Amino acid sequence: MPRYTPADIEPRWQAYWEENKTFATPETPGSKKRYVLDMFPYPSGDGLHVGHPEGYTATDIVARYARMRGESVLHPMGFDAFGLPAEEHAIKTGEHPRVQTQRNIDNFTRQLKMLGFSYDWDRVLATTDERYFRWTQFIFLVLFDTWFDPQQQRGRPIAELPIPDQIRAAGEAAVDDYINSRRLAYLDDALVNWCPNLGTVLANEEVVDGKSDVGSHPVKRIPLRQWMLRITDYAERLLSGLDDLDWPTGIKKLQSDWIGRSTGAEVDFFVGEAAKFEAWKSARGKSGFPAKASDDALRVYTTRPDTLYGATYMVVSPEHPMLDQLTAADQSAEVKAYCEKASFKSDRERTEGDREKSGVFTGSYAINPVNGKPIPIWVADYVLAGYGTGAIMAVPAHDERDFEFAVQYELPIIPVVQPPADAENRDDILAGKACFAAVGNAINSGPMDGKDTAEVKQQITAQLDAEGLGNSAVNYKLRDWLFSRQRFWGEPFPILHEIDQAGNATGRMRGVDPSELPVRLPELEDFKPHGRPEPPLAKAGDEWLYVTIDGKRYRRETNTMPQWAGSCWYYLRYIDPHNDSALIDPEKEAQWMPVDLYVGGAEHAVLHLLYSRFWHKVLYDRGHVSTPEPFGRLINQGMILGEVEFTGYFDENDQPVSTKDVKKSAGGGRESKDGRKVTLKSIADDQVEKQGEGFVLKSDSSIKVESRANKMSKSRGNVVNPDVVVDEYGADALRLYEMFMGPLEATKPWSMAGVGGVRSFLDRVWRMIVDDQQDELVLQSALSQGDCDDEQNRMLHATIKKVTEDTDAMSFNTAIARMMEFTNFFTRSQQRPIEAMKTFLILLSPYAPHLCEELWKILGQDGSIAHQSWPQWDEAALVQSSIEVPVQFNGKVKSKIQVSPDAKPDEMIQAALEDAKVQSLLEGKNIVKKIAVPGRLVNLVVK
Ligand code: ANZ
Repeated sequence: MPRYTPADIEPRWQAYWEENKTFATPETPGSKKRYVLDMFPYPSGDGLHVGHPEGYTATDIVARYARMRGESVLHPMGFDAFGLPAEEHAIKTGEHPRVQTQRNIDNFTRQLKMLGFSYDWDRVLATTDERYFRWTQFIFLVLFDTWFDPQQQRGRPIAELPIPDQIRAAGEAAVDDYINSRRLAYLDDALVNWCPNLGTVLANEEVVDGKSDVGSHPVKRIPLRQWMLRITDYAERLLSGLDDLDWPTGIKKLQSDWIGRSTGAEVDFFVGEAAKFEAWKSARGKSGFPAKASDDALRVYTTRPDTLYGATYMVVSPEHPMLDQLTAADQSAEVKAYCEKASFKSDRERTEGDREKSGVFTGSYAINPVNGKPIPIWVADYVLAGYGTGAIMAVPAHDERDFEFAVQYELPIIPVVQPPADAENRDDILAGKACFAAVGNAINSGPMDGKDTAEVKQQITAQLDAEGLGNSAVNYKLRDWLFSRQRFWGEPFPILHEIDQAGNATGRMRGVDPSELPVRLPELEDFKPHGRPEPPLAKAGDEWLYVTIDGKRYRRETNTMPQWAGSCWYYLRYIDPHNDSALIDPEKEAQWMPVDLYVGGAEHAVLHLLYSRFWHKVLYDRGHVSTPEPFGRLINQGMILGEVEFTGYFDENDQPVSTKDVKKSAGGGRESKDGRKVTLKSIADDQVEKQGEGFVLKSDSSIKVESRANKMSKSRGNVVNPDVVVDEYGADALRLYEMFMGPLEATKPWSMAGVGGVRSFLDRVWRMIVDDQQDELVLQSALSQGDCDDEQNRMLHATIKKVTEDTDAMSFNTAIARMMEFTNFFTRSQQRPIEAMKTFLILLSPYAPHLCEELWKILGQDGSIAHQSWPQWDEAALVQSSIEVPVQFNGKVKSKIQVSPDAKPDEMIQAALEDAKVQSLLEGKNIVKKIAVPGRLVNLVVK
């Protein structure tokens, strides 16, 4: 027993905490609350990864520390449990996804408890719980019931939507359509990945390079009626809201780039007969610029209206609604074939800079509004349907993409912005042989010549506005959120589609009454896709699928929500997890929100954080929450890489080959300079030794090897399983190691030897208090009831100060380093005051809670150490009253004296001269010079 045995100690304390509800959240928070949140995990079949406990330990330390500081802490955990893998497993085995999901949740729960995290387990939730997703569905109904008022810049109840008179006059169906077109949740045709061979719609992550991940079949993008969420209405608020958040600047930048605000103009280009252009233009002068583009004009969005005189052709996206109208009969076959091909490409493939441009002439022309010149209209996939207006004016002289395209198809290139005199390829630019994307003075632009870009932009936009041909416009890269999935294992939509006697959809729909929620998933016999581009829920039985209300028949929506849905609001539910009458009690919400600290991986920088901010803002507008933003402070933990691996070159006979002797072979691959084929192999680290800055083979030190740390992945076989680490070293060692590896935000390689090192520290802490040479549990004889001496007191208080400040700053590695120093110091002391030991255990307890609980008890203390108050340091104790400095004669140390640490040179020399040893040595000698370096030494030059 006297040895430190985590396998015995840790489960015992975990059971104690659970039984005593040590970490229960206070029902009402006191004067200071702290909501400490982890990004909840997806419970995969692989169990926890060592990357998970990194963030979880960090928040656990903060939560335990805050409790000891007297704060009210909410520190919950849950599971993001819908998702593809469980569904794929169900398709393969026929086992319900619920069964596999529950198994994985159980395993995750076991592992999280094994690590001693101080979660309030009474609040645990899974997004797949009916009592949870009932409220996810409720929030969807809130989105369905909300429209965004652009004047007030906020979401309002759909009942308050003003209906224009002409719509009202057109009848009930028109009003209905109008309302549906304004909801934050609306139906639209969106492109899905349809794989005819597999007979199923695929999620983006199931498509790799345009082929299905399984079986590598072609994937076609086809339009399907889908739910969209109007996140774009909130673009401005999502952008400006970032200002007040204590988030890493990198993440804020990613979010603002994703929102992608740009300013420019919308411009209409006449597409009728050239002879009718003037008449059209003057009519526009009277009517003004219409809110929606008319059939006789092609509307573009441009950030450079100043380059209008240089627009030499136009491009519409393959999906542009006017494409049919614009395509001349003799071009029709070619245009069709082109669009069909484009439908197989993702937006990313279409816009990647290094891809060759392609396109087809439609056969029609548009008139450039500033000079009346006709320019050809092309269709090309580098223009995307979903951005701006889905059509552009191409200015090849000043836009790289247009330039490349114009060169390829020999379209005219007219420079309209003059490059500066010292521009590198100025002559080429002016000759239309190079592209110039920057700003300058206008040329070839009629009345605008000589003016600078900003001025031309402003004047051309004003002129277009006056003539009814254009308008200034703001655009966002952000797209509306495609919110439906053709999947089984997700939240069903609480929406009913009306059907007529014949069973056909009338186009009208209604939300399920909130009192009828949740809409449960139907029981399915098997989960295999049914071969149509339709969601699997369409396979449900009629009793699930059809509903009659007030004599009207409805068919349920059969899409399900994406995995993002459940993670959009889970942080709210933790505050009031058992509430069956509201998604959250407003009083509790006001007490706990916002989240004070949110820790998770940087991979969620954009989508999860943007989506949940969006939902939060809608809930805020509709009065369900009281704060405009959900997460005050955000921290991203760094990635943990695999162990550093060594690699070197070996020939066919497994003989090592020096890097110097390796070259690229003509047939690809590598070979030695004398022609042997060589391969790069990994080398076990016991075959390697350090030489200088690098590493060499032990067997042949002339051969250098390379070392690198790679991402942990199954295929590399370098994944570290926390179960194995806990088994060998204990949970406290794993926790402490993950915090000691380096700064929380840094990327760091795993090292089992490092875990061993931290474990030795914990062993030392144990031995500082327990005499492990005995058979019985006996305290170290050095422990004393007495007080610390001055030096011990200084060490103790300096440690309290450093650990407090570092824990506050989440600089856990430096706090641990300090506690190691403390332990080294006190294990050397013959007298170890128990009070100092107790204080130290409190400091260490958020980091290594099991060990500290055990030693606390061994020192005879009652209850959990988690309930102790955090110690205060005494500034006075930190001041050192005297320090020892050497006294030298001609540079050789002859004696040592005690002086105050801030003694002046004169005082130091005085003290040296008063020292008995110095006085006796000085006999018969003359002092030539006296030198004192404050805090360091005294040197006497003697003869
Ligand atoms: C003419 C022009 C001239 C443009 C010039 C740029 C430079 P950002 O800044 O990212 O918002 N564009 C507009 N809609 C597009 C679409 N659907 N697909 C692809 N490209 C599109 O980009 C706005 C610019 O991207 C617009 O300004 C337009 O090209 C192009 F010297 O218009 B520009």
